[in-house]
Amino acid sequence: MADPVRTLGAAVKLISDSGSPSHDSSITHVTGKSEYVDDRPMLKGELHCGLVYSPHAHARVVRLDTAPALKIPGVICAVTASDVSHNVWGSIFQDQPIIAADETHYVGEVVAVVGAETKEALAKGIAAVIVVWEKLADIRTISAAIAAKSFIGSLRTISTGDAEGALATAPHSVNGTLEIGGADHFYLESQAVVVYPKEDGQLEVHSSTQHPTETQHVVAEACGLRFSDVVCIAKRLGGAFGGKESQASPIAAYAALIAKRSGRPARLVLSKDEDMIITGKRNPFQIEYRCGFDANGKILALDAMLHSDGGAYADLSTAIMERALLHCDNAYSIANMRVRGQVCRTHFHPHTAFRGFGGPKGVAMIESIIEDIARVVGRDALDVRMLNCYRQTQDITHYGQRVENNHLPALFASLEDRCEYRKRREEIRAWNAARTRDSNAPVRGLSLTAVKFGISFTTRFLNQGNALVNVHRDGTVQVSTGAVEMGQGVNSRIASIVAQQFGLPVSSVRMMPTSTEKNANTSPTAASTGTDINGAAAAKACESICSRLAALAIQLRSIPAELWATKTAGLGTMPEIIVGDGVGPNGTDDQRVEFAGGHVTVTVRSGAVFSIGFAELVRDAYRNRISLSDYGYYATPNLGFDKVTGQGRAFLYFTQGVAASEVELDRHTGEVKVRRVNILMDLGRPVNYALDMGQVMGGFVQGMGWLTTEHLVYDSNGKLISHSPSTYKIPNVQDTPRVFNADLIFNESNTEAVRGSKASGEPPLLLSISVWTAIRDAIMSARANSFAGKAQLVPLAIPATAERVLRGLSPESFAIWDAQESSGVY
Ligand code: MTE
Ligand code: QUE
Ligand code: MOS
Repeated sequence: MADPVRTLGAAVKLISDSGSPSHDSSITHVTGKSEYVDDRPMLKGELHCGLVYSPHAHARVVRLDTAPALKIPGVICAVTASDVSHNVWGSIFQDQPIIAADETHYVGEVVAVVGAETKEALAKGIAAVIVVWEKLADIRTISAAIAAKSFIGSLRTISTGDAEGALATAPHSVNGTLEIGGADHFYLESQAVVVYPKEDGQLEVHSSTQHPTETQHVVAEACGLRFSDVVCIAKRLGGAFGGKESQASPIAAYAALIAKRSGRPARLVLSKDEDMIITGKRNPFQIEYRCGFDANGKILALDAMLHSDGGAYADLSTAIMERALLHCDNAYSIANMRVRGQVCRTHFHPHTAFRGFGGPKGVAMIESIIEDIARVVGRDALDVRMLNCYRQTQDITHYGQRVENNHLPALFASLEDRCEYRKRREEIRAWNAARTRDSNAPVRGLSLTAVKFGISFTTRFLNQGNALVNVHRDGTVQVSTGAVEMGQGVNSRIASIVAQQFGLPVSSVRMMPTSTEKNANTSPTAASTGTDINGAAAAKACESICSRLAALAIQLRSIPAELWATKTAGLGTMPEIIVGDGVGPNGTDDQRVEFAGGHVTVTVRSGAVFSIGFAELVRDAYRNRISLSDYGYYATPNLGFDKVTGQGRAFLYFTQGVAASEVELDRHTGEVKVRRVNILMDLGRPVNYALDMGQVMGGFVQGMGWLTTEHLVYDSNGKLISHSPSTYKIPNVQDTPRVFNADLIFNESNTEAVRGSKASGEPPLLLSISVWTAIRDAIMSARANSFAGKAQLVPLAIPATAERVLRGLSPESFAIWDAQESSGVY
């Protein structure tokens, strides 16, 4: 009998790039003309702002005196907590002061902001501020927080079936602890803002923020203004990755407070070091799990307790934990499951959103468990994965959502063939076996993992967006939405969607800077939903305009051209056209209207055709007093996740993919080389193939950094000491996979998101987990001999730094070195 999964794999067709339009800023980026916040010219009288922050993890502010700073020539003003109108903010829980008053809870917590005319004066002013600190006891590990019951939010549980009962009866089980470190966003543009005071107390804020609406609100509240007195503009960001979703807002408030106090424009741009020290990272996690399975490796039960380090304030950590809990199943159907999550409060910078949110932590856990199971039952991990994979037809997740339109089985089967998984597995086995006695030989590993990433904010009210579309009389279009362009290409995608609606070339569509003046009450550009939400809203605005233009085109068809409004110069000889109801963007049943090739074409049922240039039609529409602008609103339908029960439809759909990674480890240094990566994803019908490929490969490599080399090191005061590229190792071009192939499958069946596309922003990052599982595979293979054939599971923390890899490979050497170090004898 034909293996149904294999047949699925063979049936998979790939998409090829049919000439994607380039990123709308590609030319200005490479010519250096793209304007970022700090590229705005300094205005007359503009002040530079700087921050005075705590050097201690937890401290009392015994004395704070800014007066000496104000004596320095060029220093204009300083603000402290008492100058903040409403000194509390927070995206989910309002628990964080904008400027701390008498106690600070992390290194980098701001106690004063100074404004000065020059950077030199500013540096002197900051140094002159007197702060007397009294150090207090601090909590700097998850374990210490658990012991002290120092928590943020409450314990969350999501469960299905009877995990406890099934664990008790399962023939086999594994348990373990997984330590997962944080990661810095390492955007190239640090947090930045310029604030211009406008007449009558209004403020215009140019911020590098993913969430202009929240920035507008936080600035207004900090300054004691009404929301309508603040406009926040975010033209483009030099990378964000989640790091500017919540944390750009207090930064903007600092400059706004100085602008308000001084009446002058104020600019705050953090240095890389300051930015890394002050701002929060990906939440570190500590996960304890027990998993029961049968002799084939079929998972019978999973029980996991996830603790995360939230840092000093709530920020987005509880929503991040929720997403982690919702991704502990990943691609696998687990009948009995209980996952619990608790955010811990520690004395670190408040941790925050980072590409994938909580997803990567849940997925890392289950993918590593699968590798454990494979070792225990003596099967290949890919077989265990395919055995447990959600079936193509409609399995249900632990939170009660049906996995519809599921391509995972086909993706697994297809990538298995495409990357020659079986053949290479055998080659790697032979390679390692031939070198067991050669302590100089590198060790190799291979792993193929999956991603099933839920698309939608799990907080329902965030799933809405709006867009403003203005058609101008030369037939060009300006589009404004709540989406923030941070490099991912959301603007180019929306431009493509709008261009297609009007049948215009993309070059006719301009994306305008994101501004709360045009698009209010927007959600952050996050959760990979930027295009889905804002693109859909823009498409709806276009549809309204197209309906009116279609109605006009139908009317013009039956009016002699010399009587069209554009031909009579408004002299009054043309009939008054009243555009009626019943005409959609595609015309009527009798008269089909098509917007294509820069023309609007009416095809009558009889076969007669009438065509008019888009710009000409638009000009006539204006003369006929037909509105050429519209506003579209979109709310994601069919969401029904109940946070209290942990059950329901959390996501509109899933973005799915698989990746196979092959690594080679140096036995002497622990250095990891990624020899080959094959990715296969389902991105529906991409709006822009090239941009999606950029997201796939970029996200994968960014994830590799988190999983391998990016190690955050804090000193005994809780201060980050790896705060620059020289001490914090992000991937460089040499670290990218030597062979790096990514393909997208052809899938016309996604009907949920705009134009049949699927979100690509975050999901590919989770595929890099295959690099980590491949490293672990290599380590366990290298040590298989020392276990005399018995399956021994070697834990491997994230990031799997060279040192950790070396520890994994030769724990004996490390035992000696560690003993020497602790005894002081070298
Ligand atoms: N790509 C680039 N170049 N720069 C970024 O900052 N952020 C990522 C992802 N890709 C990011 C990026 C994150 S965290 C998210 S949520 C999505 O883009 C947001 O954009 P989208 O919803 O338009 O995909
Ligand atoms: C994914 C996300 C976010 C999320 C949930 C996700 C996110 C975000 C929030 C959120 C939740 C509650 C709030 C709020 C924001 O939830 O980015 O202001 O009150 O900001 O599944 O990316
Ligand atoms: Mo992305 S972490 O949702 O900003």
